[in-house]
Amino acid sequence: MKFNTKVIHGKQKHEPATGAVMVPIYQTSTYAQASPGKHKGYEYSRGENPTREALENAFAAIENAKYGLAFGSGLAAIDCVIRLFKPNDHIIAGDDLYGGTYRMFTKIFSKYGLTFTFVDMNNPENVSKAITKNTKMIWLETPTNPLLKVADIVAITKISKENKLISAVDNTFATPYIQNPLDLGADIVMHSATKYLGGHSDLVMGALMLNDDKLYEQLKFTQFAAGAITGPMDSFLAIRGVKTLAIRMERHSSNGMAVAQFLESHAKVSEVFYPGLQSHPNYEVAKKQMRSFGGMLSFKLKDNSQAAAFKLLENLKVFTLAESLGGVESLANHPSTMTHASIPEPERLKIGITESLIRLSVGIEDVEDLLADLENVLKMV
Ligand code: P1T
Repeated sequence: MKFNTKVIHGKQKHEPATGAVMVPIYQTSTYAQASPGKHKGYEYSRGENPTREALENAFAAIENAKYGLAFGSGLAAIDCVIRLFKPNDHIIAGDDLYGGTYRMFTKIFSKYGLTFTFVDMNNPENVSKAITKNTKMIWLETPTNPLLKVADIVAITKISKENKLISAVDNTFATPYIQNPLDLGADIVMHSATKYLGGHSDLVMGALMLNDDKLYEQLKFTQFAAGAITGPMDSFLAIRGVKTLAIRMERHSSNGMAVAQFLESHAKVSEVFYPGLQSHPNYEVAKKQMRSFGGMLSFKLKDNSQAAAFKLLENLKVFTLAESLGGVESLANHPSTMTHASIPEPERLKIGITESLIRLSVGIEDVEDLLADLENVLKMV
């Protein structure tokens, strides 16, 4: 099955009792038993729910995975993965990560004795060099949030395998339309399904996809025992969202490229971060592993002041100033005071999250309207 078909039909069944084409919203917490332990495979909805099950199958299908798991948020999905480990275990992660992921690693799990090293994954050698006898996992986000750095998934998962580590890839920015990390050697794929998989800015959800039976048993157990599941209504919305993923991503990618090219040639802009631009330092790796380049990009203004960035953001008309990304509507964000404010300022500046850095989630509107909106605000700074 090819991707456009897979997002609609992959591992999906019509509802057997009525033939309903869309899976019903099984809005129930529990299931009747004929006698204690005698039931139809469903006991309690933290453990299993038919709507969530249909979603988890859809998630598995789009990442070419055997298994899918759905959680109450992207961070809940990451939390489930990190609970595989114990005190003194060491995890290597990229130095440019969603601020909430960095916060979870450094503020929550470091309290429980896990240790983290953050390296620039542009060079896979940096990963090799960071491995210690306690290293258990490599956590990869590519493209990264917010600087769109692209790490070589094949090279890094090869290092992971050679050292018997688990590799996990946060595929939120790219989506399975653009790249399938499991096919490139990763053990686990993670998504903030809040973003492109849901696609309509109307839910908060996380996903894990994987092939390994033993790892799945462990993660499924944590999902049930720690309990960070997603509900039936949100599961239904996400199934509906996934069905249009391919067609949405096509437009996100063409609009993303047009906006990136427009900004790159604009006199008020000093730098544009978009993996589809030949000027991007990881363009060759991006071309190798990504089928297109998506709707996420960041840029810096020549006037590198917070005031200039705020003026631009306050005057946008079609783009909405808001956290999050990946919905049909275009959003703009100021990483240093919004999504990445939890990263200490010296760390932020070291990796390049400066005061004028602006991140765009380019939606699927008519691109002329998006360019006109940007042209208008760039005149003001
Ligand atoms: O927000 P949540 O569904 O919990 O997902 C967390 C998360 C994980 N990974 C990446 C790459 C992300 O971008 C996010 C969430 N990001 C935003 C809310 C944001 O505006 O960047």
